[in-house]
Amino acid sequence: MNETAIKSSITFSAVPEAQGGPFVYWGSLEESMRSAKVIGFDAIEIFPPSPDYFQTVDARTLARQIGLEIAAVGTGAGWLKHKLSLADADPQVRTRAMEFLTSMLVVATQLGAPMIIGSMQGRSGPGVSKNQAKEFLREGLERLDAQAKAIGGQILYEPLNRYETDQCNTLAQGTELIGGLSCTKLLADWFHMNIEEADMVESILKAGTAIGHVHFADTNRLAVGSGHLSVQPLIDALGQIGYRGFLSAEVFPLPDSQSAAERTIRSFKQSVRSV
Ligand code: LER
Ligand code: MN
Repeated sequence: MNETAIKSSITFSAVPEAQGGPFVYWGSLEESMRSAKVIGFDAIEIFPPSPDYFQTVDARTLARQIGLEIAAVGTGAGWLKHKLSLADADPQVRTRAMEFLTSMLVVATQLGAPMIIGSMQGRSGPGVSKNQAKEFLREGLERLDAQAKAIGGQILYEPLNRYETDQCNTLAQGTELIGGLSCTKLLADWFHMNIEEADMVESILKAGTAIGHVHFADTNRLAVGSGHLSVQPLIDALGQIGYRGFLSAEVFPLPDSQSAAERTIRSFKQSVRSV
């Protein structure tokens, strides 16, 4: 594998409550990894129900034996399954959200992967103003960033579209939020960016080295190549900023997992030149 190139990754979910969500593989992690490897992916991104999941499956050994990297570990189940968010009005819920994320950071770091904070960033709501929600989020990120620093971990903060959060919707807002943190980078999800960014290329160029991971999805959240996204300018922009991370397909398994994976790798190979 060329360590200096942009690498391909595909998502796997072990969270039944996320059924219908934008994850390509479901079910057995081992079978999913084997399929991803045969199709030609460099890595897999894992969406576990909780940190304990990694006591039930030896993801590290499987990844090593099969020859895949683990691109990232998602934490959306903290919200989806356990209704935990960093911006909850209830301090006890915020504390449990921090405990969930701290444990996930430890296991992700053991797997050599960054931990994603997307849905768990929360949003404003009854008893929490927009400003207060942002303050709670920044406070949580600062503490997690310090923990990441202490254990050699990495955090990816993901701006989401307006229907999922009112914290940060754009890369520019995300860049401001994570300012001064040393182990936290941005996750640029092309599905969300297509909704929120005035100009996706400009946003990538402005965010620059703050970008640590990409969710590789077309406008309709299908495999890249299935919608109307102009892919090449985005890849070229990533080349210009010297991006060397993953393009990880967080898309619906449509028409089925295998087809979505194959379509993704075709688009990846067509658009990613040696940048
Ligand atoms: C998570 O990566 C994400 O993009 C959210 O939309 C939750 O699905
Ligand atoms: Mn995403």
